[in-house]
Amino acid sequence: MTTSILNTTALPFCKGCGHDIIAKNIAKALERMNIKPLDVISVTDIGCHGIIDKALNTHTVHGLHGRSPALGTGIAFGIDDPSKKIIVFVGDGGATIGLQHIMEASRLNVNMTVLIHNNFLYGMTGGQTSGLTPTGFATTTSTDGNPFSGYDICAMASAAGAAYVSRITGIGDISGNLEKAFNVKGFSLVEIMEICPSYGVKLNQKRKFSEIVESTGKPLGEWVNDRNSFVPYQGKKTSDMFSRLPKISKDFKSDLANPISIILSGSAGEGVQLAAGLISKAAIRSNLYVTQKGSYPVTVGVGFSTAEINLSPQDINFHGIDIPDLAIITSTDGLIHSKNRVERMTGGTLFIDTSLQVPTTKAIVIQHDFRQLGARDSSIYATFYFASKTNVISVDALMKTVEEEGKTDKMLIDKIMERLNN
Ligand SMILES: Cc1ncc(C[n+]2csc(CCOP(=O)(O)OP(=O)(O)O)c2C)c(N)n1
Ligand code: SF4
Repeated sequence: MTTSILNTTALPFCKGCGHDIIAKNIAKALERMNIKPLDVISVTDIGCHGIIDKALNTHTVHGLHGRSPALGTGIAFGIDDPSKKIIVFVGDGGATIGLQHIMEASRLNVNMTVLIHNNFLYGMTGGQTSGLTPTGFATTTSTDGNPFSGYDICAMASAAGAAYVSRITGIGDISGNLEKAFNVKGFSLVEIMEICPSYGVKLNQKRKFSEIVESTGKPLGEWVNDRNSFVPYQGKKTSDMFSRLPKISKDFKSDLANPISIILSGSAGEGVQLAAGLISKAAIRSNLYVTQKGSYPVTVGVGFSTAEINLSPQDINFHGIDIPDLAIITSTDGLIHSKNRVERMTGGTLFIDTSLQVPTTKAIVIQHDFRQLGARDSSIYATFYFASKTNVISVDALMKTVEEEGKTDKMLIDKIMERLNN
């Protein structure tokens, strides 16, 4: 197996590009550290720095612009193996587009190294100003020189908690600087100032690189925080998210021969979603397949609340409901929200509270006072009423669900049953 990090010395960058020096020094540092290519996960993103992928013998992951630090963080969370090196490549454009990802990785002290390829501009798209472009540096979008100063990304990362940060110039042999960063346990970031001959040099012809570096007003150097590296899987461990859900025993039967779509529509705070949950669980209890979806405004405490439920003796391949087979409407909010769909029903059944004006519909209409035990319990009442008038799910299956859930009180159910039996 090859031990070289790069598979070619002819890298894909323009002649004299600072990215070339960085790539070769990354390889030099890793090879000196005896790190095998397949123990390295290189994470790149959009930009000239990212076209290095195909020249690497390491694992490579290529992400959206500015997202390589976020991808690296995700990989670090998942791998949790100190023998693997996660090296994140990002441009100065990407570093500022995805600035928060760098801050988060610093704050958590995620075990990886971010290398900011700071050529002071967006190389790949033609030399535009980035958030790290220094004052006075000419770019294609600020031809007279950038009027603003760039972020001090090293100070920011260090203040956020990065274990190791350094700012260097990408000239000559920088493999020692990179090795130092690769050896850090925790988050390390190296801002490497370099130049893009195709745009940076052309647009700033009379300037020397050293003078441009000085004009940033940002010191070269290193900053250390003595902190423990991020440990994934902190807190309580959950092997799977379903094991904590209570099991539903399938001890009832339903006479339902064909799929049925139901909408239950009422007002926020009137138990619509709770009642829909009871229908769904009673249906599961009755060996039916179920989908359930809730709709309500973002302000969950006011306005309509609608639940859409599909029940079927067979597998359900599509959970959307346009025109329902059965609608249960318990309040004005619910009627306003679902009126259009009820009006388009060409059959089926509409259960509607007696206080409401019945919309024009071809559904069979059953009116009942669902609000007689109070608005808060109207949806639960309507659910029991619907179960008692149809053969979709039994009242017994609903009762069993209520008992096992303990979410709605027994006295209420007794009162509902009393009304339904009279
Ligand atoms: C979110 C997003 N914004 C903009 C672009 C367009 N775009 C592609 S490459 C690029 C510039 C990359 O510059 P930099 O990150 O500094 O890397 P360099 O090319 O200099 O290596 C831009 C703006 C994009 N691909 N995605
Ligand atoms: S355009 Fe600039 S950044 Fe891109 S490869 Fe060429 S020199 Fe490098």
